[in-house]
Amino acid sequence: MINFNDKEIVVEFQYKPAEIEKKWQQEWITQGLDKTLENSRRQKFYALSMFPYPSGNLHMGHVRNYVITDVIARFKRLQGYSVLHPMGWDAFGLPAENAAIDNGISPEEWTKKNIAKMRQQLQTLGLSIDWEREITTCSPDYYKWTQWLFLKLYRAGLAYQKEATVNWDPIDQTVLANEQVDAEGYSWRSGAKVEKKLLCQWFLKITDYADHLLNDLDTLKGWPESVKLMQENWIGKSLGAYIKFPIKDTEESISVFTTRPDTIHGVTYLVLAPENPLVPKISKSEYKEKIKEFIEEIINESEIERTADNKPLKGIFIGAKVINPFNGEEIPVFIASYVLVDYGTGAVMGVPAHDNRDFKFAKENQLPIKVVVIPKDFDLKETAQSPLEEAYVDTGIIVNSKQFNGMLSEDAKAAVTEYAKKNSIGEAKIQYRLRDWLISRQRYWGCPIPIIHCSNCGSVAIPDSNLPVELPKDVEFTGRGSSPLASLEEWVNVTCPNCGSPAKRETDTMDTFIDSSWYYLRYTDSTNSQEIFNSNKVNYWMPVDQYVGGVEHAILHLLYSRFFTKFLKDQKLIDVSEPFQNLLTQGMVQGITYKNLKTGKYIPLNQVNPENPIDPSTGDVLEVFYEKMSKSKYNGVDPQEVLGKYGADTARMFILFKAPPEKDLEWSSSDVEGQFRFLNRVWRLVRSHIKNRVNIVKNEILTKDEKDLKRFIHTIIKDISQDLEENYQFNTAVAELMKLSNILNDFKDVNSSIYQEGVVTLLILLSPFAPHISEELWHNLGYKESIHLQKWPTVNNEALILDEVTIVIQAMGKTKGTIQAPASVTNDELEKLVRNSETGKRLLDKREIKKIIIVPQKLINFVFVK
Ligand code: ANZ
Ligand code: ZN
Repeated sequence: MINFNDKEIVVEFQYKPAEIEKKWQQEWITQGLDKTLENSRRQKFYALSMFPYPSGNLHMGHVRNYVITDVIARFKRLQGYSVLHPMGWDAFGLPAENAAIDNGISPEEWTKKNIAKMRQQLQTLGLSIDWEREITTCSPDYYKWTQWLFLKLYRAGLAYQKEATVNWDPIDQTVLANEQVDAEGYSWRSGAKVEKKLLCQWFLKITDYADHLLNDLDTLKGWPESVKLMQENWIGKSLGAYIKFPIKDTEESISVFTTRPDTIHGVTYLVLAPENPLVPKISKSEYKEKIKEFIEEIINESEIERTADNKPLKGIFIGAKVINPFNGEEIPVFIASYVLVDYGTGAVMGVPAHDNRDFKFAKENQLPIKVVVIPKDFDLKETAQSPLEEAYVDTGIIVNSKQFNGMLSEDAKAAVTEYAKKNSIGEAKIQYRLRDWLISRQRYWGCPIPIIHCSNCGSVAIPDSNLPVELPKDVEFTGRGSSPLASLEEWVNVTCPNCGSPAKRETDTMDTFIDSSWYYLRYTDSTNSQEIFNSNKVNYWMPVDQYVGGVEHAILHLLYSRFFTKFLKDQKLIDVSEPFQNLLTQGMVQGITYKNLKTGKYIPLNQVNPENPIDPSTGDVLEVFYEKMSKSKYNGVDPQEVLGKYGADTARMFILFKAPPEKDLEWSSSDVEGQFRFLNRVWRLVRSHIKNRVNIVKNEILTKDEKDLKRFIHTIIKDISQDLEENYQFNTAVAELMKLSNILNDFKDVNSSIYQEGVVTLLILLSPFAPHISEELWHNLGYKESIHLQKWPTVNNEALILDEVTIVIQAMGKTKGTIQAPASVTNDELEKLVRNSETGKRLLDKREIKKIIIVPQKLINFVFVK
């Protein structure tokens, strides 16, 4: 219900895809085509928003996301595409389990309630969503296929188990998710200092696809460069070499990974990661106690803490020495926190002269610093003697390096690597930062991993016919002790499907990122109970033509989805190798924020007078700024409130008008009002047209005013089509709509057929943005069929042509006057016209013309002989 001009009108429009399909089927039958969508040759468009986590409340970020895809979907439909615009729920995850612990409500019940609430909220936005395709990742008919996919990966050797650390709460005796550990490393529940514990867990071998994932970024022309760069850095490909350093007095050696083999002669020490298994083997006994203390101190630090640039580099000597195989020098071996155990070989050759961290470490530990690379323009005589003040990290010319002296770094890298290879002390190596994906979660509310552990057979896949492995229902949630699944004896104990002996179910569930790595495929055939999807259907719809969502998913979600798509392509289940052709990362919705800088507290909007923002409890003047809407900052605007007051159309118009979709949007109630007033103007315009039209006159020959109006209408069609086609500039499109409405308002002859064309065009152009009011007015105009089943207007190029143009007359490049000419004027005709005009006569009198320059429809310039 919307309140327009004090009249309450009920505007109802439910999008019914079946209605559209029925209309098309008629067309196909007459064209002799197959009448199922996927077999028709109709052009498709797949518009997708990142599906929400059902927290229970729709926020403005959601609204913006779904309105953007909805406008695109509606626009494409009007253009004649068959459009897929689905919605679903990313419904597994920790909050449901926390609700169970806190309120005793089952995760399933909690989730279902939230979904119902959010679905209802979404429906008030007027989104043209195909609800028949709705999916919910926590429902067994969805997660059956998640498990099926897991087993595909497992059988392809891409799912495996190995030991990995988890966060362990020693008081509650339970595993914690990363989100449950605060920044200082304490448990959210018990407050205990969280420890690291080794557990056998499941991984997906995404690293097998590292190169593929990296190289194919180039094919994603419709993705923001920034997102591609983030993915590239995450994959982190480094070219370098492994080099082996023999350990003194033993047969063994330590292998290091380096991207700078050209600096091999500058190595003055070697560092192992503290967890490197070599440490206990090679350290000398008198150092063991100190090593133990050191490891205890740093073992619980996160990777970020360990590699932070601003901290002193902690490390100790462990008593061992290695030999540099290139020059026979003996060098000491350290352990240090900045060397990570699971990157490269977990060992680094220290080159303090050419690496910042090594430089710092060498200074702190009084280790020698040896220069082996100098800049190309380096003056040896002047500076050679003075001690280095900082590392020289660039490439350059090699010195102090025997046979490699004088080489450029790039050549020396190759030469050193080749030498290493020839002498069996190393080889070229490509290293990725990307690690395998740890998918095990010791939680209840996730997709069960469909594996049985048998003491005879090892890990056994559950046969496809027994899927899904359903989550048991009667579970108690305490947040303490082993995971809820692990404590359910009757669920855990089973017989081995292979040999029949007693066996145990896997009790880990999957990371919820798995659920969202393939949901866009399931939408294409969401109710299929026989297969994950029909190949005809998935191949018709894929790839997603336009994906829209938050930039916070720029790395993991998108990378995992790309990985799954590539895997499924390799399995010949789908034809595409990239899931999302175009990606739009929408900006944040920001609210006005009041903060007391003295107390650091945020003050709720309703406690502040915007004219005079002071803290009601202290009287301090408040800092006022815009920031992403969030509960903790009390700066959110509830979509329900706005919808209740102005209706969905106004909210949609405001969101689209206020900022381009990829930019942040500052919420402003006066701008919301502005859009409301605009829609009211459209309402009045159309209603008065309906009332005042008596007898629509279609002139054979248009009057000048009609011609001008027609040209204007078609210019707007052209501009808005461009705005929507290229880069989705909705904000300028809305501005054009406002212009058109103003021009129509000023037009006097309401019985002109061109005026009528203008009104009809305005409504159709407006319909993707404000679907309710445009539908209502459309029917008021007398049309039976929905406005959303109409065709997007096409530009009449003839109407764009001006009859007359104003041409600037110049002499020697200086403007002397103007002249009116028919738009179709030829150069010769123009010259004649000008010569006969007053200005022309005056200008050309007694001058000798050297050259005439004409810019058609714009300008004529006479150049004279001097
Ligand atoms: C010697 C050297 C000399 C290095 C020099 C750099 C500059 P990226 O580019 O990120 O791959 N490194 C190797 N393994 C490591 C580990 N497990 N933990 C921490 N650092 C490690 O970085 C590769 C460089 O990072 C390697 O090249 C190594 O230091 C270090 F002038 O080797 B370099
Ligand atoms: Zn068995």
